[in-house]
Amino acid sequence: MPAMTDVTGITQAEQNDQDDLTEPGADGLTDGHGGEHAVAVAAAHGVDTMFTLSGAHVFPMYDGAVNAEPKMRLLDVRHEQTAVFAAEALGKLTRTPGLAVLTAGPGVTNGVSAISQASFSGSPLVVVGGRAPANRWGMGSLQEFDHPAVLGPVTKSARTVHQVADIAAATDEAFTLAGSSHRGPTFLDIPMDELFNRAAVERPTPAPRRRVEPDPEAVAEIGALLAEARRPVVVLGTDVWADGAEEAALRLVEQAGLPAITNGMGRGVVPGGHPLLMTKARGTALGTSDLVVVVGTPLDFRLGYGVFGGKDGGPAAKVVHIADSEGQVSRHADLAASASGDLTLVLEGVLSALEQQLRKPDWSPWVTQLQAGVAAAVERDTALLAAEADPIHPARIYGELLPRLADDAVVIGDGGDFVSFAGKYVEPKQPGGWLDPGPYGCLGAGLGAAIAARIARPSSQVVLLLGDGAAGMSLMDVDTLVRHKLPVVMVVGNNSAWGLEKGPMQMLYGYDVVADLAPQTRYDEVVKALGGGGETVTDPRQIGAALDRAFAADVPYLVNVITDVEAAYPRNTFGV
Ligand SMILES: Cc1ncc(C[n+]2csc(CCOP(=O)(O)OP(=O)(O)O)c2C)c(N)n1
Ligand SMILES: [Mg+2]
Repeated sequence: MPAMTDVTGITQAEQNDQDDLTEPGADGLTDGHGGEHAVAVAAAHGVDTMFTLSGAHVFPMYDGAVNAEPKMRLLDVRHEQTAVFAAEALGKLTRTPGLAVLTAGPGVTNGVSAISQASFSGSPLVVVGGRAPANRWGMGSLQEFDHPAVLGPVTKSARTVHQVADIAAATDEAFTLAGSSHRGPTFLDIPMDELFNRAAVERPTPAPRRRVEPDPEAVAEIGALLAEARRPVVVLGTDVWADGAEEAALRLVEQAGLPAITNGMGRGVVPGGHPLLMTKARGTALGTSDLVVVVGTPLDFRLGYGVFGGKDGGPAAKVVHIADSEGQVSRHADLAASASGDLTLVLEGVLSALEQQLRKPDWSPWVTQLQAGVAAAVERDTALLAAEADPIHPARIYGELLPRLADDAVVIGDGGDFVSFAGKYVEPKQPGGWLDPGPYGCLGAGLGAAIAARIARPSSQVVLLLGDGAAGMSLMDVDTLVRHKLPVVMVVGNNSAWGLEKGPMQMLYGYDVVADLAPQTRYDEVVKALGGGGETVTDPRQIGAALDRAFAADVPYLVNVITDVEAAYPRNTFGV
């Protein structure tokens, strides 16, 4: 490739001569081109897969993956947003930062929504971008774009690595930062000439994880507040899982007898069906509690901005916020107490502070009341889950899916109302098996998340729940699932509409526009055309058998369920 040789100044013969120098020399330095250094450091941080879509600016990253020992898997997708969504989801599932490599300019900008989602969700993610060559900067070479200026606001750090000799250290920093509390995406771009260049450098070894000790007084205060409370509730969110505190959280709940609600990746920390899991009685729990302790999730619109209690004119609840890092503790909520640090240490500390209190709280009447609320909700749900309605009520899909889900299933939601129903009905039995878009709410994450889930959990069921609108944003990446032999089960709740927008627009204006999709589109045929399998279901009694065929298939399989557009999710907030 003559143009490439022009840019880098390295001939192929020179590269070949140097390619066997991959071990550190006596001086501790390892020779390699920029891509080899970046890949070696990523691998040292636990990365075994690079998500990407081809572009010459990042060829050395591929060469680094191919020549690595062992090779790094190259997972090439059909749209850069899928690469980033996949890397983000892999980071969430494995709790090791995922890696996406995007070519310069449009490759990077196509990834911006997914990077923003990772930022909002605190997902560990490293994105390496190509960049127009430094030796032509300002002259108008192809895709010459200064990415960090765009990525800065949605990353923990976004920087250009200007010298090949700095790539290893910069990559190491990017991974350490992405993986430390509060987790999130980091970005670096590398000018093409420097990425192709070679240098002998010291490749850093990843630093051990730092556990930040919480302030013992703050922890003791939370224990005292709990001991005084009569109707406490703990809310467990995504960072409980991300910070590895799921066992400490369950211990606190069980040993204290504390009613719990879960959200995001906190789902499953208290397993579905557990007597202290009160998510189904959430309205009563949060509305009549006198102390809500929120752990590992922001006090945002999903939690009424941190205002609890007050139901039926009752008193407001005291609020405690526990976060994985100081910057995450709410600034807007009126807090009775707060603590930050390693969440296992905080939760263990709160439990022992509670145990040291002289007054032992008796929460059993409150627990019994909430359990009755859960039982009533389960009873109410039963009818809808078994609905015989024609057209199909979306809840019936969950009625068929739930008994078929194994405890270790990974369930992914990408859509509007259809996924809200999933949130209501699916209660995971284990943590780390639920992926939703989080507070950024970006449609289109589904296929990337499914790719990641299949890689992270090779022997688990992977179920991707798609609204028909959301499906249109990433379905072409079924091609990626097929090429890489990654069978997953996709279920489309096909109401021929952007349902979550159609209902509210009707409510506000009495009419709706731009909310309808073509009726009964055959998304299953799209998947078949791409090499997978699928079928359309219009009879509620056929859903179960279709799901069985989907789980038995050894290719990606889409069950396209035609649902009732009138069966909107009963919501009382638009998220603002
Ligand atoms: C990238 C993006 N664009 C637009 C929206 C706004 N939005 C939120 S939900 C929704 C409708 C989703 O429709 P569908 O996936 O078919 O699910 P349904 O609500 O019909 O079940 C839209 C358009 C969004 N959240 N993300
Ligand atoms: Mg829809």
